[in-house]
Amino acid sequence: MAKKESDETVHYDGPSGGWGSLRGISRIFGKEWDSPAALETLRRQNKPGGFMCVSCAWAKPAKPHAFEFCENGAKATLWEQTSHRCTPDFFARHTVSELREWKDHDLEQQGRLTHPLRYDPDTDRYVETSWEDAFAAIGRELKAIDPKSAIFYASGRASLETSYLYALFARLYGHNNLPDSSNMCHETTSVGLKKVIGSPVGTCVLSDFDQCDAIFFFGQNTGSNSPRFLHPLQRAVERGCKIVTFNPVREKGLIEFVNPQDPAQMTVGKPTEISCQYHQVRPGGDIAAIMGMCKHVLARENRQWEEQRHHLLDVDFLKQHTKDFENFVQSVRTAGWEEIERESGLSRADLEAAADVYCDARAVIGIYGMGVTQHVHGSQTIGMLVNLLLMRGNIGREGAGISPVRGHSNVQGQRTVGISEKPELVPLDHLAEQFGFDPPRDKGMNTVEACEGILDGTVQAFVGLGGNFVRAIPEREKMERAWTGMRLTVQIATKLNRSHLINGKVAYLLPCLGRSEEDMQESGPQAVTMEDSLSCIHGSLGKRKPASEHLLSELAIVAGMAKATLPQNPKVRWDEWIGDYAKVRDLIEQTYPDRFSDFNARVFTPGGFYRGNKARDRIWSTESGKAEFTIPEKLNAVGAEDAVGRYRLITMRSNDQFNTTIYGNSDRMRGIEGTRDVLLMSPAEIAAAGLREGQVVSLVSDAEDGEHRQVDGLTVTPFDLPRGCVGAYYPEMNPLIPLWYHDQLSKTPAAKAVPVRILA
Ligand SMILES: Nc1nc2c(c(=O)[nH]1)N[C@H]1C(S)=C(S)[C@@H](COP(=O)(O)OP(=O)(O)OC[C@H]3O[C@@H](n4cnc5c(=O)[nH]c(N)nc54)[C@H](O)[C@@H]3O)O[C@H]1N2
Ligand SMILES: Nc1nc2c(c(=O)[nH]1)N[C@H]1C(S)=C(S)[C@@H](COP(=O)(O)OP(=O)(O)OC[C@H]3O[C@@H](n4cnc5c(=O)[nH]c(N)nc54)[C@H](O)[C@@H]3O)O[C@H]1N2
Ligand SMILES: [Mo]
Repeated sequence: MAKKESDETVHYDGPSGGWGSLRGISRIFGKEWDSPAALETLRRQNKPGGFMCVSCAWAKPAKPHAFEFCENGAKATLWEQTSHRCTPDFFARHTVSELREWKDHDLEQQGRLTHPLRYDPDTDRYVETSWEDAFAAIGRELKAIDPKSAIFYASGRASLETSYLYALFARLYGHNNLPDSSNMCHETTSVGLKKVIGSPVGTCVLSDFDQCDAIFFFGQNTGSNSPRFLHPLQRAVERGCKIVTFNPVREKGLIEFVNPQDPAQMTVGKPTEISCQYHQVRPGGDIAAIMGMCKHVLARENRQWEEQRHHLLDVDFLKQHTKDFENFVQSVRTAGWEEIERESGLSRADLEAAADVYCDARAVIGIYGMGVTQHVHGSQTIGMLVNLLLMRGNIGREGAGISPVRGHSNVQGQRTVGISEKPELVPLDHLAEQFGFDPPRDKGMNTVEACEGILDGTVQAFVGLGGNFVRAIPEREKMERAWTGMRLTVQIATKLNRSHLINGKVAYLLPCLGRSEEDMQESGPQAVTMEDSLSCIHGSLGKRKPASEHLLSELAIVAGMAKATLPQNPKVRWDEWIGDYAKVRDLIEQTYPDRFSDFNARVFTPGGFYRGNKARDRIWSTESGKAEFTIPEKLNAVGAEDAVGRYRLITMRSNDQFNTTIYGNSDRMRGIEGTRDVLLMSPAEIAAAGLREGQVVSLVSDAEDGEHRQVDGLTVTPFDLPRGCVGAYYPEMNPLIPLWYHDQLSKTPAAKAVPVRILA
């Protein structure tokens, strides 16, 4: 099954899922994985009354499997439940400067943080402190600065209750600087999809996957990043649904799948073929690919009308619900096949075959992920995908729609309850009345703007509710240097990471409970809630004994900081809210009565409760009140022109990581084992560049902005990729991404076609 290619890399040819995924878990966790306590916790994962996975945001069905988790969900949970502890003792032994030399994996491997810590600049060490002292000091610092110079970042995991209070804290204090990980992820969707259909989130629900006839996949790696989604896909294929994939990389999970929950398939082992067509589009070439498909759809419409006097297009829908269709048709006619083939890297015949699947399907779903959103013109690709779907009325009916697959388990929900730098997305008048204050109305900073502010010295304080900001953002070297210029940095976390080692002058590291752990407060054990990718809200109840008796819940930490910072306000009752999270859900319901009516009664609805989406009902909250056709400015989504020696770098996630959390060095489904320091290139490109397999090279930025950016020590590794592009891992490659290289509309960093050169 595995054939040895070189000393460091092994190619794995098995399907995704199957026995490999079980071995993947036990290899990392060994004995911990087998313990009754771990199994008991996993059994409760993603179940009504249980706790919601800390890994991805994929939907949790109403009728779950006995074990409703995947390889990566299990890894994420077990990683949180490790028996290792990162105590004050550990910090007494290691200075922060020393720890800065450690690898990401080794930092997190130290285990769960156990005590609140203060950075002591004299000894360059973290030292134990008390919660009271930490809150008091943070309050003092925040009171001393202009609120508009503070950033409150959130990394997509914290519950709706915590997120709501975090955003409220920011606004009571006086700013809208609430970037979250979404700014590096699906902000392109929040802005780009909103622009064209009026909804910042997808329109599909789980049952649509039981009714669609075709699914088009653009740049989303289901097998690694949302593996539970493979189950509905497998069912869809088995009932005859066609899946067509566009991805420069032949990702295993989209090729074939063995269901580890299915004993028959596990023993007989015949995998389900997932994609009936797999198109290795050039990075950023999706606009051209979809343009080619649209050309063929129009050609077939003409033919069908001529021959049968019967439309292929949904002309009633187009007339009643859309704007600018005629202009769009004009632009499709003008686009030439030669340019389409060049920009997409795909042949006309292939694109026509893909378009035939589209035309022959009654109901079609469009799926996409970071391969679409992380481009300079990513929002135009989203517009183009919407164009394709609108042509046959594939938005706003059963079995059809657009479905961006979200990342972090509550990233979508955080936006729903007010974590947003865009004040127009938040019911500020409501908040003003509810809490008797005057909320700030000016636009806050998103991730890129926060980075700019840190670079130019206008940002003085950074609070991180989870995440690993310094590691996740572009332009790492410059950002790390500027970071220490801040007055205050506070990180709320479960495990040690690099962001905790680059500190402001005053710095605190505050350890919190994990989601699977019991959260005991005055009124008893507390449940929290999150929203999945398909807009369903789920309750989550942790039962495990906390990793340390000194941990606080994220909600209590946010409230503790807020209390120490803000003046008394009779309508703002932090202690009461810490004591009973149901009261916070009441507040959320008051602020968002439509989405959250009867919130407390519905927390444990099996499968979650759907918060609704107007676009699904064909009510378009766009500027024109219609679904809008858009014409792309160019046929590729890339921000740099092609040039001799310039490659488009795709920054990739392995199967053995969750963002900046690196579990190990096995990218099983891509067959890369033992190291992450690789440069993936097609054998033809390796030869054309005069390189050889196994050679160690550097990558340098080719963004033509005069900045030198470089990453060394990458081993040239043959890999099936289209021409003109190379692949390497995120976050290791982030020093190569210029801060200004981002989606034009949303400022999402363009991590999927970074212009680079190879230095041999
Ligand atoms: N195991 C695991 N699960 C995760 C995560 C993790 O790191 N590990 N991260 C979580 C988070 S926060 C997120 S946002 C999601 C991310 O999940 P995805 O959206 O799947 O993100 P990526 O893996 O970064 O890239 C997706 C795919 O895009 C392809 N691609 C690259 N460029 C292009 C292009 O120009 N066009 C097309 N069509 N495809 C392209 C890549 O080959 C890759 O297969 O996963 C979540 N789940
Ligand atoms: N080049 C490149 N850059 C990228 C991407 C890419 O594809 N390519 N992807 C982007 C995307 S999609 C995203 S979402 C961002 C991710 O950016 P972040 O969300 O900031 O990063 P994570 O790696 O998910 O954060 C991991 C840390 O979260 C903390 N943590 C874990 N669980 C909890 C918890 O329950 N509570 C708290 N408080 N802390 C916890 C741990 O300390 C852990 O070290 O990166 C972005 N950056
Ligand atoms: Mo993400």
